[in-house]
Amino acid sequence: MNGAVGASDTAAGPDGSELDRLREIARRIRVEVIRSVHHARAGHLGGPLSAADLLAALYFHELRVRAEEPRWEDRDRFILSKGHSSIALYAAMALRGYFPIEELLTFDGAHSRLQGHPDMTRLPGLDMSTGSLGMGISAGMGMALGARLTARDVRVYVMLGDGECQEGEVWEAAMAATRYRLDNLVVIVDHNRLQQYGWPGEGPDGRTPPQAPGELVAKWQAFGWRVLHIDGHDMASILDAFARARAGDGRPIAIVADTVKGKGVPFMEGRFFWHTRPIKPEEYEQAMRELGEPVLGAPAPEVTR
Ligand SMILES: Cc1ncc(C[n+]2csc(CCOP(=O)(O)OP(=O)(O)O)c2C)c(N)n1
Repeated sequence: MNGAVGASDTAAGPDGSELDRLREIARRIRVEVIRSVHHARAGHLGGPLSAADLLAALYFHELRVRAEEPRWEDRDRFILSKGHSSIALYAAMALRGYFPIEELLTFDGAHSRLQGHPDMTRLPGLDMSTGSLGMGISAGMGMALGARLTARDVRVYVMLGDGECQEGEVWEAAMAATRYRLDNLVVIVDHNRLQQYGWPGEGPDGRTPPQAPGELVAKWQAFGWRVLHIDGHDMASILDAFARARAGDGRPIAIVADTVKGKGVPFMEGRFFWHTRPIKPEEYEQAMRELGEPVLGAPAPEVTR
């Protein structure tokens, strides 16, 4: 089985069938996230699930990339700065045809190309190794500047977590991007209002969100960025934001995408508890049912870790 899904062939705008196609890809990403984490008996869930719609839109509609030629020099760059959500990125890449979908079941194994956090020295198609929160945006800023200096028509997309935005390095890069007027740099904040544990408070699951409502929008604006605030699970809004981000005005672009941690699996939604956690067999079956996917085969074989 290859099972790869083609990128959109047409240059036409996002009509209803294109939106449905992308929604189905997002569902497939969620299915592969659950299957792979269950198989590995370890891995992050909440953050990968919140990012699935954004990744489907990126890899199947927005990014100019060639799965069959991952080192193509003029490709757009994508950096998953919230590298702990790697399994969602791997699922999107496998579905897009970068590698066989079966390889997802090697996730987090000792000899796998699909490490718990993205390792660009192992997997062609990754533009940056990430996992230490806060660093991906600096790398992306450098790539966007490099594209400018070499006169390449390359756009750079970086996905950050809202908890990650507590890292000082994020704002150092944000200042530099404004200084260099990098309107080929697009940050996407997966604004799910939960982080790993957080503190008790008034937000989802009784936790204090990393930022107060509206705070991140105001912060990116204050740093001189053009901010688009959207529903990160609404495919039409996601595509519209990417299209608007292409009209450069000299400012880097921040898409603050409101999302739900654990989206798509109701018993995981809005629960910090599911940030990272092994799935019990009965939970696996329930999650697959909720995603509308048949539960295939016996429990996972052992993995070399
Ligand atoms: C520098 C650094 N500190 C701590 C961690 C451990 N860590 C991994 S994920 C995470 C929470 C991230 O929250 P957020 O950015 O909101 O991601 P999401 O909720 O989307 O998973 C933390 C603290 C890390 N990977 N890097």
